Amino acid sequence: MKNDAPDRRRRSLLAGTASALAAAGFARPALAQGQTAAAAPPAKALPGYASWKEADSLIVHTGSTMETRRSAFGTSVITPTDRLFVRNNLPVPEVGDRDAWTVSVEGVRQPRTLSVAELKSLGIETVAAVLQCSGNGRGYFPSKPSGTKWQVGAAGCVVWSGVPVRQVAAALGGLDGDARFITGTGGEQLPAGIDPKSVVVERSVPIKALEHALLAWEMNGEPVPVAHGGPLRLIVPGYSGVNNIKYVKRLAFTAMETDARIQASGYRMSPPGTKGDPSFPPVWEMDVKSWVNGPAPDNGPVKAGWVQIHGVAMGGTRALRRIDVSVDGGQTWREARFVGPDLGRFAWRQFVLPVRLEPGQYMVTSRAQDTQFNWQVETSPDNGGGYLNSGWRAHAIPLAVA
Ligand SMILES: Nc1nc2c(c(=O)[nH]1)N[C@H]1C(S)=C(S)[C@@H](COP(=O)(O)O)O[C@H]1N2
Ligand SMILES: [Mo]
Repeated sequence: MKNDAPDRRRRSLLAGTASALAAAGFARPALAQGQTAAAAPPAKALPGYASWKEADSLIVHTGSTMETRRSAFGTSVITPTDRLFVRNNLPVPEVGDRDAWTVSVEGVRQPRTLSVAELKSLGIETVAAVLQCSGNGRGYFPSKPSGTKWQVGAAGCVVWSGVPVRQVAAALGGLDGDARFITGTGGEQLPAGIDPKSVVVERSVPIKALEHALLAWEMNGEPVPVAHGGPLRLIVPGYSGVNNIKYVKRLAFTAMETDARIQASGYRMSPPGTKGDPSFPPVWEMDVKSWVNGPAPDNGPVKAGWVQIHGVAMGGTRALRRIDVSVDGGQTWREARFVGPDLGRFAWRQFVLPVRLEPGQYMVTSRAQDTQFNWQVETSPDNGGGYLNSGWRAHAIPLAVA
C-alpha cells in the first residue's frame, strides 16, 4: 500500500526521536520496585493524515487501517471523530478549497457538475448512522480470511449532515431512464500504469437507497475531515462502510452495477477460501448486531458486586426492539435496557444491564433483536472475504470478577 510508505517513515522518525530523547535523559520513568514491564507490542504510529487522532483509543493495524479499541467507545452514543476507525484503500487526495470540490452527476435529465457550494443551496438533512466496515469482526472468523483482522472497532455511530441525494437528482430534472443503481466514485488519484478499474473505489448500491442517501460535508458537527472523505462523502445509511464513498467526485444513476473490481469481485459473499465474482451476493445492507464494550478485559478484573455491563446495538436498516445480555456465554439471557437518546433506526443504541456478580470467570455477550423480530445470529456464515460477522458467540468477551 502506498500509504505505508509515509507511515514507515514516520515510525522510524519517531523511533529516532525516542532514542534521542533516551540519550538526553528523557527515558521512560523507571519502574517502581516489584513492578514488571508489560510486554505490550510496540504500538504503530498514526499516519500523517490521521495524526490528529487519539492514539490511545485506536489499534493501528497499518497506515491505512486503524480501529477503535473496544474499551474506547464510551457510553454516550456518538463516536468522537478522533476515535473513529479509518480505512483507506488509496492515498488520500489533495484537498484545497472545500466549497470548490466538485461532483459530476450523471443519469439525470440535466447532468452536470456541481460544487459543494452549489450543493449547499439545494437542501440540508442530518442523519445519525452507523459507519461499519464490511469486514468488521473478520478477525473472529475461523477460516482466517485475508484482510485486516478487525475486531469490533471498524465501526462507529456518526452524525452526518449534507444534502439528500434525491434532492440533488430532483434539482437536475430527475432520474433519466432506467436507473437501477446509485454508483459513486471516489476522487483519489489513481496510481499510474495499472488498470483504473482494478483500483478505483467505485461502488453501486440499489436505487432504493435513494430514499436516505446523503451527500455529506459535515460530520459530528464539523466539516468532514479528509481522513473520513471530506470535502464530500456519499452516505448510504444502513449500508456497510465501502458503500459510503469518500471524496465522491462522480455520482451516477446507472442501469448496471459498476464493473470496477471493488464491486465485481470485492465485497461478495463467496464461500470460505474462494474469491468473489458477480455471481455471489454483494455486501450492501448491514445485519442486526450488538456487542459488549465493558467492563473491558484489558482493564483487568472488576470487583465483586454490582457490575454495569454495557455495549452497543444496531439494527442495520431497521430499528431495534430488544437487547439481551448473557454472562455465561449464551446459556442464559437477561433483557438489558437501552440507554441514551434514540437517534433513529440507522444509529446504534447503547445498552446496559446491571448484574450482581460473585468472584469468578464469566463470558459476556449480547444479542439484539430488530423491529421485524429478527434476532442477531449466534454465528454468521464464514466467507471468503470475511464480511458481515455479526455472530454473538464470536463477539463474547471474558470478564474476571475478583
Ligand atoms: N473513496 C473512498 N471511499 C471509501 C474508501 C476508500 O478507500 N476510498 N474505503 C471504504 C471502506 S472499505 C470503508 S470501511 C469506509 C471507511 O470509512 P472511514 O475511513 O471514514 O472510517 O470508507 C469506504 N469508502
Ligand atoms: Mo471497509
